[in-house]
Amino acid sequence: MKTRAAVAFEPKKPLEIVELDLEGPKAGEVLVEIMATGICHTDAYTLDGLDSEGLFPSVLGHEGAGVVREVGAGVTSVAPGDHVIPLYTPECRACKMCLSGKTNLCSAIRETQGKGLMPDGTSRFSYKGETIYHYMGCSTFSNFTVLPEIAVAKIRTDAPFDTSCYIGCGVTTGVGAVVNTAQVKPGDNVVVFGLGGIGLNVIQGARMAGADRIVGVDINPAKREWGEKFGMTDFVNPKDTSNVVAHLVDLLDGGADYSFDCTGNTDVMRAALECCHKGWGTSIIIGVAEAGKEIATRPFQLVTGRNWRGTAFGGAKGRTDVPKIVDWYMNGKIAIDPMITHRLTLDEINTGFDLMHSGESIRSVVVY
Ligand code: NAD
Ligand code: AHE
Ligand code: ZN
Repeated sequence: MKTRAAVAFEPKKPLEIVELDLEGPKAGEVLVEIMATGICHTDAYTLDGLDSEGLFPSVLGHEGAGVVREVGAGVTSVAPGDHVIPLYTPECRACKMCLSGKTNLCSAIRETQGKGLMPDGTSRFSYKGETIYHYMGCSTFSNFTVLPEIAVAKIRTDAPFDTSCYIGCGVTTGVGAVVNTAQVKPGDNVVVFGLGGIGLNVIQGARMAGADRIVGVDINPAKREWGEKFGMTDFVNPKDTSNVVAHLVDLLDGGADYSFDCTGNTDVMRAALECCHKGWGTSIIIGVAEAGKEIATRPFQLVTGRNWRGTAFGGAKGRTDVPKIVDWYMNGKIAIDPMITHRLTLDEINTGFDLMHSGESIRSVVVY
């Protein structure tokens, strides 16, 4: 079949809207009509050539929601008409990682996913006979995409596509980092670096968990108002202080119980670790750093009891947890609607990247 898609033909170039050829689902795969997709900073990072796994030409996008239109042989867990959210972290429920009970990082298809291919080692997308690569196993910047059955979460049919797509990455990543990875408890003090599409969800997760002080840190002063909407109690602009770590340690009587990097900047990651409370503070890296970057701190920071951790997709097991997060949204336990600042057509998708880079958007969503 044919599908309209925004294709990343080359790094650092605008996406091009073209009609691609799409092969139907093979055994264990499903064809999904994507109804809406968010634009996450990770898409921009890959498009900018900063991803060591980045492949071109490819169909980016990993934050979608849609409807199953066809299933391949042997598919039992979803059927045509089901509403689904694609999962860049699948859940096979059979691999060592899934069975460990210790991680959400399913290993069943990670190798081919990182090569922009379906589990059988081939792509379903092509353009004028040339292979176009998949991205993060999702490729939601295409109106139709093919996904492994283990990489879709079935969700309730009354959830709007143009908001619940955000649960495919940003919401789950931010809220999940708090409740699954950090396991913030009532009364804990939290610091969040980077108040964008991920950081604001960390803030609302911390509020939901009953955190006491929720300190937001951002170089964009406009983010103060955004943080306050979702539960931030204090705002710090690093440009207004000579030593942001000392300032935070002083503000929180010794430092944060939990801090979160939502910037992808390795210097910020260091500050996030070092603003943690001596003896127990834990810093969680969410941000994705560009290829070649490394983190550093004095080992003494860890010797004296601070902990450095990371999280992908908020530690959520997609097929199990995503439908529950959709329920949280539909029941009003978490907010999504105010964070969707822009709705665009597929033809306007490059504007979504511009709005992200200028700091004007929280989330832009392409509605097909
Ligand atoms: P975004 O562009 O919406 O937000 C980034 C925010 O960080 C902006 O508000 C910006 O002003 C702020 N910022 C930039 N530099 C800063 C600095 N030096 N100090 C303080 N604030 C600074 O991006 P997003 O979509 O929220 O994504 C944030 C990061 O999380 C990205 O690196 C993205 O790739 C990553 N991410 C990781 C996961 C995961 O599973 N680990 C999932 C989604 C996104
Ligand atoms: N490809 C990059 C790593 C990118 C990365 O860490 N991605 C996160 C999700 S970001 C979503 O917006 C992730 O899921 N990581 C775990 C994994 O298995 O990729 C690189 O450095 O090569
Ligand atoms: Zn993302």
